Amino acid sequence: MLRPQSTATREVVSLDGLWNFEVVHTIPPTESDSTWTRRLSNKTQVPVPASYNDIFLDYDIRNHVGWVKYQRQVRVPRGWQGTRYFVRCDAATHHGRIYANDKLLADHHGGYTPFDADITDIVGSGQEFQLTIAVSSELTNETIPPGKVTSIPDGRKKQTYMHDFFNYSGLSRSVWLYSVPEEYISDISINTDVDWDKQDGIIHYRVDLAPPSSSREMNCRVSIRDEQGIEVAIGEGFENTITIPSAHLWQPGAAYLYDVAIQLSRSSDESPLDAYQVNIGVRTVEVRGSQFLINNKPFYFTGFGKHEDSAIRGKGHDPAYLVHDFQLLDWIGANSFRTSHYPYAEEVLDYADRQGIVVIDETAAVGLNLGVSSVMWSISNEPASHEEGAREYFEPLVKVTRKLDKRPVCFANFGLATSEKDRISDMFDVLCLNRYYGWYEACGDMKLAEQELEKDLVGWQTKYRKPMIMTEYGADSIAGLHSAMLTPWSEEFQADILEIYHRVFDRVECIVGEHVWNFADFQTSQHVFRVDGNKKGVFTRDRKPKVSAQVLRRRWRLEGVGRLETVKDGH
Ligand code: GCB
Repeated sequence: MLRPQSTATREVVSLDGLWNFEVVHTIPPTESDSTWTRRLSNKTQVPVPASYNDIFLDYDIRNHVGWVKYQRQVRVPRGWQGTRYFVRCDAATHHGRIYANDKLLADHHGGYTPFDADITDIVGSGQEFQLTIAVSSELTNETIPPGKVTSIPDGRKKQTYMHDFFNYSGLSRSVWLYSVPEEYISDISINTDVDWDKQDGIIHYRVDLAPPSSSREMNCRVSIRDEQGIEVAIGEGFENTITIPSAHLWQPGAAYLYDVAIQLSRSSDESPLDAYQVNIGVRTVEVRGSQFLINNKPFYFTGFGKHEDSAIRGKGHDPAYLVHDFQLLDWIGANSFRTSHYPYAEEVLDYADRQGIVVIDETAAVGLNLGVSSVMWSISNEPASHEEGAREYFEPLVKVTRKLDKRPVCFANFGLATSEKDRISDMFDVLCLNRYYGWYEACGDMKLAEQELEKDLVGWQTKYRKPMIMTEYGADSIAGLHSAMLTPWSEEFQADILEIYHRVFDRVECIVGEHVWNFADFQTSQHVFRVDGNKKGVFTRDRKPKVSAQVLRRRWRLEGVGRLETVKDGH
């Protein structure tokens, strides 16, 4: 699904801002029951994009289990006659429904992927309509992520879940109204390769149309321009391969993006029908033996597991946090991050593409975006890969992922599924390990932690000889709590733990990356073991560095671990 774009043939209107809001306490019997779309008062309003939970001070709204409604009036621009137009929701966490006036037009499961509704036949151009988006926060054993809803004696519902980040809900990403021509480009797939002898970039592309049969009377022209705006290559047809002579490669830390303009025209008179534009980087990704190669050179990941999380807006996308977080990644010398534990807003991937930051995209929703910065798909975090049935569950998922895209595939393994007990790692390209020696295990016994960690890693290395990334390691620390005596929760304790891991990484040959858990402190469900959230951040929730940030900055930025020129054979 392509993002809305303003081009010569398409228009976009942002629907972000304040929307009327209501918490639904009694669920209407059917999805199309007119009480779903009853006009809401404008006394209670919420911002879009933002999770609604922390906007109010009310416990019952913050912890509401079930549906809420967002509503506003929208006018379709007058000039959109003769086009098709849609309402697009970038994310509704976790189940969303779009209603135009009283018609239910879209029903989408999955809280971190976009969906849209064609409203062309419901509202005429120039007309106003009432847009209602209903969003449910419920997690059950049929949702991803899973959860459980129980009822307590006073009739309220309680949501429990297995992950520790707060179950923020609502419209956490933008909502759009956009138009496309009657016959339009509905999808674009692009793969890049490099002819290493000639240093040429090879672009394989495919353009899909809607309605699907319309391609016969149309031409498709693809033009590639470099960063100076100079056309460097062109392609004809809906599927083809284009060569960019002596291509400028997209490199970690040194992004370079080509502009790909796709133009549809009518075969008879060459009149323009549709236009869409994407930016692409030319680069290769490959796993060879125990190395992870980007552009044929060994790459060593340095960075973090992150979250979309900040005060008040919850998981609401915020461009100020986006840019500031990337500033901090640069300051600390990180070259990559994992979109733990869900696909992030597409704006984040676009920005990573422009900044040369490498991404491990933790999602099963392949095809969501064209991001070049994503070098690998992580299809799960900490599944019970040591239990019976794990292989049967994951085998088809790995197959589907490989069918959809050629990038390497991994999952994040947890401590209980040891190298002896795990049943699925042979199917993956890279071994990603989450470990908490010195914190959840052997807490404070730094010597034992170091020994256990090394034994664990060497076990995986001996068995598989595949590239290994430590996708989570770290410890909680309360900013401002200091101690020279190895006191858990102090800033120094967290910094010491990181140093143990780094010593071990430098001794284990197959380790090709280190992602600290977590970039910043983040909110969790209310819990006696979590003091106002998870404090494993190297930065506080408002992005102030803790002592551990200096450890990482020294290693990554000053000693240069992970910098391209320092990663030769091993690191
Ligand atoms: C993990 C999870 C992560 C948690 C972390 C922790 O293994 O993958 O979501 O936040 O542990 O801090 O316990």
